[in-house]
Amino acid sequence: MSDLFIAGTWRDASDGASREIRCPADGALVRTVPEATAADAVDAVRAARDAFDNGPWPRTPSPERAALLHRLADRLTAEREDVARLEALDTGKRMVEARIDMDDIIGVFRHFASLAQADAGRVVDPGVPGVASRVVHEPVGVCSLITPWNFPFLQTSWKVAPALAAGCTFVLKPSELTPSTAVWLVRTLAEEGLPDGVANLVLGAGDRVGPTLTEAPEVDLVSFTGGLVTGRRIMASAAPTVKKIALELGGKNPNIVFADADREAALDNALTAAFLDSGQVCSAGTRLIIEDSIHEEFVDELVERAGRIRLGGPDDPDAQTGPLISAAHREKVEAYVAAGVAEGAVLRVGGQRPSGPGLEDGFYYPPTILDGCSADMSCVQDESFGPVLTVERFTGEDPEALEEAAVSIANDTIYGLAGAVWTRDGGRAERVAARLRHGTIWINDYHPYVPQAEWGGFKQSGIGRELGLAGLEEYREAKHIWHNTRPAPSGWWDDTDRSSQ
Ligand code: TXE
Repeated sequence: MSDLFIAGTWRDASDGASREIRCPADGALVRTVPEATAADAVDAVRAARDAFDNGPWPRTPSPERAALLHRLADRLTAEREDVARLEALDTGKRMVEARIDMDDIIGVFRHFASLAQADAGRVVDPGVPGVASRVVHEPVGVCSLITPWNFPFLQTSWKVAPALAAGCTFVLKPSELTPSTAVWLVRTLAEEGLPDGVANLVLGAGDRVGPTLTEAPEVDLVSFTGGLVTGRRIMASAAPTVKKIALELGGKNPNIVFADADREAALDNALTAAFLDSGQVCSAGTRLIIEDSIHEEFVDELVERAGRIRLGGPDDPDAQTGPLISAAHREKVEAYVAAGVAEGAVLRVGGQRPSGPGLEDGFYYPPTILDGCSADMSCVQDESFGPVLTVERFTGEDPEALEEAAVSIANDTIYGLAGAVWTRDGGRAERVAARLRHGTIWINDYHPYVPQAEWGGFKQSGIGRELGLAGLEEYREAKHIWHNTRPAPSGWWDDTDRSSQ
């Protein structure tokens, strides 16, 4: 139960408060964890500051930092099944998906291990004789890492791995709903020799511990993944001390299908795009934007297939997707669907809580399709973060007008995280991809990502990038060092007149 980790010590909340973690698939008790106080968060921030200013980690040679990341990846490989189960019980997701998450996480730690040593800075030619000039990278300092509940460990790995690779210290605050894999991660890092105070873990509700993590002057960077409203709040609270911030705030992601697309691949992937993990994916393809001429037939088939998607918990071998994370989240999704219908959307499938054996105690919601949508509807503009697909149509008098129509619908959102275009015309695919204002574009595919490529959003989907090379740069400061090997007076201060008097 002593699951807060501060300055190398496991402890309970300072006021003794705790929280029960229950599996969203059936309500079973998973574990009880401490609910940290603001005072605990202060202690954690101070521990991270002390470890950064006075501890060995920021000055540890990069090969040693890389080796620790590799050891963590080795441990996760060995304990993959157990850690996947922790994740599946906290989130309710299927074990098969949790295992895939573990494989992705192993790849993320190895990616940043390889980058830790890759870039020692660069020499600059200043054009001045006798001067050596170079740019070096240093860790940004103390980081507050705040993560959500949909891919708890994966999103944590996108922050913890580069923070450690860069030589930072941190306070990690996972979602209060899904803390288990964060506890495993911090415990394992300590067992693998990470110095005390480098990794600190604070569990609890955002409004209880969040303000300390985002306001404290000791914190240099806040990296947050979560909702837009919370992201705006965090940005404001980091402003008075001008912290660096990295935000990933979700999306309203277009999936454009032209009439010349590979029909079967586009259909199948439209389902995966929208309904994988019950739509609780920041890059979910929740807006189907389809050429008018194939709309009817395509959507009929989607509706038929979506109605056959099987729901179930972590160990249900027949399940294709799981529950929503909480009762409150299911109510939010229900309200979103009701608003769409009230605005004139046509409910084609889903929209009612499912019944059936095994589903009674979980927060299940079925794949739902709203047809006849347009950009002025809230269901097209707001993120439901549930298994809800809206359908918009486009048409055009000539090929150029057709592409223009698709692009303009797809970009008509305050978000800009991800999107896809389906067509057999390679030129059209490239033209459309170039004009989409989103951080990831798939052509004839949906959802794959690799740790080598940057991930993040245009517009209000966020600030900064995770993964790739930029995902490490977020955790580094660039420093220019100018070394004059022939020191001499600058010549600016001229005392000739006075000395001659
Ligand atoms: O997220 P929050 P919620 C979206 C999705 C969802 C909505 C709300 O649309 O319906 O956000 O979900 C911590 N200071 N996404 O309420 O609040 C919180 O404890 C500091 C998109 O669950 O953003 C948790 O650790 N931290 C998304 C984290 O923020 C605070 C993934 C995320 O919670 C805080 C999840 C505060 N004042 C939801 N308040 C994505 N981008 O993938 C809360 N937190």
